[in-house]
Amino acid sequence: MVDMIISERVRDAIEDGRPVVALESTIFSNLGLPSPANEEALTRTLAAVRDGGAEPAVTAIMDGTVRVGLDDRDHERILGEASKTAERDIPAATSQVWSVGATTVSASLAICARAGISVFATGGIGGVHHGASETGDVSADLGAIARHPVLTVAAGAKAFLDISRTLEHLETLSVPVIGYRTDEFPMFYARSSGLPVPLRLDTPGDVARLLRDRITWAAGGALLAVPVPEANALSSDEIQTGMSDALDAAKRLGIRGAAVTPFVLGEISKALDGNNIPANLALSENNARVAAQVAVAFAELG
Ligand code: PSU
Ligand code: MN
Repeated sequence: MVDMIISERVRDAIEDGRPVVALESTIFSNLGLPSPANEEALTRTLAAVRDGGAEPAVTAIMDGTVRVGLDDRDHERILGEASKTAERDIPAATSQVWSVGATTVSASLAICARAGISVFATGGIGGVHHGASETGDVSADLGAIARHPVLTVAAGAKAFLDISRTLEHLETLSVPVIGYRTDEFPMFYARSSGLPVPLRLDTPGDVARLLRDRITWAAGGALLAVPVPEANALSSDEIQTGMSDALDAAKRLGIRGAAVTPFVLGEISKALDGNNIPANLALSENNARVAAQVAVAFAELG
């Protein structure tokens, strides 16, 4: 049996119908951001959820147990060595008693659905990789966003993915894709990919009503795409730095499956020499704040 422990604070909030924002743990582990930026990301993201009026609930697998809402000691543990845990890995992580399983977007959404949490914030989602017609590499994040009745708040998807095909795939999966105060799908460190979003909404209340109707109609999720704050955005030239080298290296070294994304992220970070960190921190914090505002509006709908 899969054990799930929801912290008292998060459980109380869910039971009282107060706003909760779930967070994944891969971005805060050694797989997502280098130390000490990962700790700063966690601290600022948690504070942004609270400032926005919601209770933060980090998801993780700890000592083989699914956890929702962590205390400071648990937070410390996810900052270190962790095993990447996508939705399909949850039964492996629980039955094999993994020490620290860092949840991806797909695993977090599956956990949210079980726990009864409707709003989830991350940095960027996985998507369709360049060359996917050969490799078949399409992130499980996309199917999970479609299947679980949860809003994912993200700064779009990274430039190393095929953004155009990612948007087509989300359409095929019937996922509502919403630009938050933007007409263009954002590209993580950059404010725009140049591709239009099918729908733009400008207020937390509008997003909350769409989420309510999506969940009651189809019991599936939606994607809210929020551009990185202007002050910390990188230009599209800057984000090209190192990208084709990283993709070539992954191909040459025969990196496959779950290892692809952490490898490419690491190579790009090295090539950018830390210049991406302020953008990464700002977008994680901003997504958390927007997610909290939507969660507040969603709770007000009752
Ligand atoms: N994109 C990022 N940073 C990340 C990830 C994606 O810019 O840390 C992580 C997230 O946890 C996401 C996962 O859910 O990678 C997707 O992995 P894959 O491409 O293997 O599906
Ligand atoms: Mn993949």
